[in-house]
Amino acid sequence: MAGHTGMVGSAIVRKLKVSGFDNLLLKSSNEVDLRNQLLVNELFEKEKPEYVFLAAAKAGGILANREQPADFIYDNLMMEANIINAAYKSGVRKLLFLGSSCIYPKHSEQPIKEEYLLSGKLEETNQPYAVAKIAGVEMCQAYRRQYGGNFISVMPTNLYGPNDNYDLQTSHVLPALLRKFHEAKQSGDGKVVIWGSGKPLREFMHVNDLADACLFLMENYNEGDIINIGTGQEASIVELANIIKNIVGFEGEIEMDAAKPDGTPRKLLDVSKLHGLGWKHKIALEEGIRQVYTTEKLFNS
Ligand code: GFB
Repeated sequence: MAGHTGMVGSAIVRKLKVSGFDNLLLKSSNEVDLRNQLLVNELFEKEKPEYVFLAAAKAGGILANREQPADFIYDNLMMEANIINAAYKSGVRKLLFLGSSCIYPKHSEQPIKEEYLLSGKLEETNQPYAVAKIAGVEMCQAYRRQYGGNFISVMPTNLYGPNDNYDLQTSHVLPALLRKFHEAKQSGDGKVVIWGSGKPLREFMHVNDLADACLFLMENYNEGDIINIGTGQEASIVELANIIKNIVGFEGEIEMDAAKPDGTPRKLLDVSKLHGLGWKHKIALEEGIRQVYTTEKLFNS
């Protein structure tokens, strides 16, 4: 498991443990810097993992992507290149690489089918991150073609859940709004400011569903073609803000900050391929947000 301390990696670890897997290889970035090729090669040669979930990534919301483009492309490229190559060299039986729905064109036809990859220009705010993730997909496919490695790539939609990032500068919209509404309610503020026009549409999935899908695909999917993981349902940012406002119980106003970027106007994955294999998400958006709000330490101390 690469990336077990992050939101995605920790959810996959929880899922593997409840499914009875107990021989997990978990190394934090303090122990092994996955951007370092020598260290990654040594780790794979010594430990000889059989199955790899590549969830290690530098990820963040729209502003973090815009403000740290070098870190987003460098960290992600290095980690992917090192791990995929080491997995091949050390004889890993199967590797699952986690991409992102932002690899698809900014103005893609909707809902987004897997074959729309590389059919148009990317969204500028996260292009370095998207290019790194596309490189990861290409690597998995190239190593499959040239060396026969069973490397698969999955494209998750926007995620939320336990272990999310709540830093208002670098987080994604859902955790940011939970925090903003919670703090406004606590301090008695009359308004909450949300970024952009509020019109963009996004699809949100609880990370426990994502982890469930990853294990399902690790066990049941062996193709080189990428596969989307999402709910197939979308909400505008204003709709999301209102859902969160109600869950938190905030009674003030919502104000837009038009100086902040909207990002891609719409990003809804076509999940018919995944549904066709027999997997469907279980956690509805409101239920999932309520679960996070009632269990996250930040809101309950
Ligand atoms: O979640 P988010 O940061 O990323 O923003 P993306 C989604 C939308 O929510 C944008 C708006 O239109 C934001 O302007 N928004 C409103 C806010 N209020 C806020 C707020 O307080 N914080 C944040 N963060 N947004 C990311 C990519 O794009 O999605 C990554 O940058 C990655 O590369 C990730 O793919 C899944 O959905 O726009």
